[in-house]
Amino acid sequence: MPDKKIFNPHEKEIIKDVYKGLDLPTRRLFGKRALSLGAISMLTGCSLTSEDSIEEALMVMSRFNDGVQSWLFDPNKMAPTYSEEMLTKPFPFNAFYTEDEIRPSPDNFKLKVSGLVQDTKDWTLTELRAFPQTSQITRHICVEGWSAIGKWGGVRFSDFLKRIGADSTAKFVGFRCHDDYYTSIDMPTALHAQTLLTLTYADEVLPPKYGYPMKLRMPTKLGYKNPKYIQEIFVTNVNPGGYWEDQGYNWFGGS
Ligand SMILES: Nc1nc2c(c(=O)[nH]1)N[C@H]1C(S)=C(S)[C@@H](COP(=O)(O)O)O[C@H]1N2
Ligand SMILES: [Mo]
Repeated sequence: MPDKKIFNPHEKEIIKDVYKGLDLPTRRLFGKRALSLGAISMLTGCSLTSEDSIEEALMVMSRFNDGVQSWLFDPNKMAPTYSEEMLTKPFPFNAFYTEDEIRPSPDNFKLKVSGLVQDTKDWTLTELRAFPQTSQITRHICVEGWSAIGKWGGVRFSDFLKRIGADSTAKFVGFRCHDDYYTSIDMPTALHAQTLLTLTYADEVLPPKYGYPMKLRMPTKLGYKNPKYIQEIFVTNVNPGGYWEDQGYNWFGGS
């Protein structure tokens, strides 16, 4: 293994996954243990095949470490933003089911809040729209091997967490979604300036395919960490895991 001191705990987790991935027979290399490898390949723009040696993987890792990692893992660094001309049209749809199986969330919907917060009142969309709104154009990266640039708008998640009196010393924020998807993130990412509780896509009300009524958008995290169709948000010290995370995807997912 590389010198321990060079890598932070999250990176060490990824490196372990890369090693495990390389140990597997070819047919399983692109299976769940190697997903972080797929992510590194995506983020570094480097195509890795099953023939790659450990040395080659380490070269990729050190490039990864020098570049992309700096904004992925530092809560004070911003992910790149893009111009309107660079938007990917149409923006891809992805879920653990196909687009014709979307079950739209009801219009009279209310967001539930629970766990380590002072105020557990429900939130209507109208109330959320009354918060200061902000928008950003960022790149969404999916471990399945595609990325796309999109424009999302909504409430800075840190503003919302402050408003509900979330315990910012708690470790996790969890999400339960209308389609039974679930995921969770670390508190530093929840408080990151680019983490948005989005209500719009391309300046329009978030359409069903992109997660109406709301989606948490984090340009510092891979696609599967960005929950759509959010119904409930909770703050906790017990890691709530996630739909893909519980099947072996890297939990931190900033890889
Ligand atoms: N509720 C819910 N959120 C989800 C998913 C899902 O299946 N259900 N899939 C995740 C994955 S793997 C990706 S890549 C993105 C896709 O978002 P998009 O449809 O806006 O491109 O949503 C993420 N959030
Ligand atoms: Mo994804």
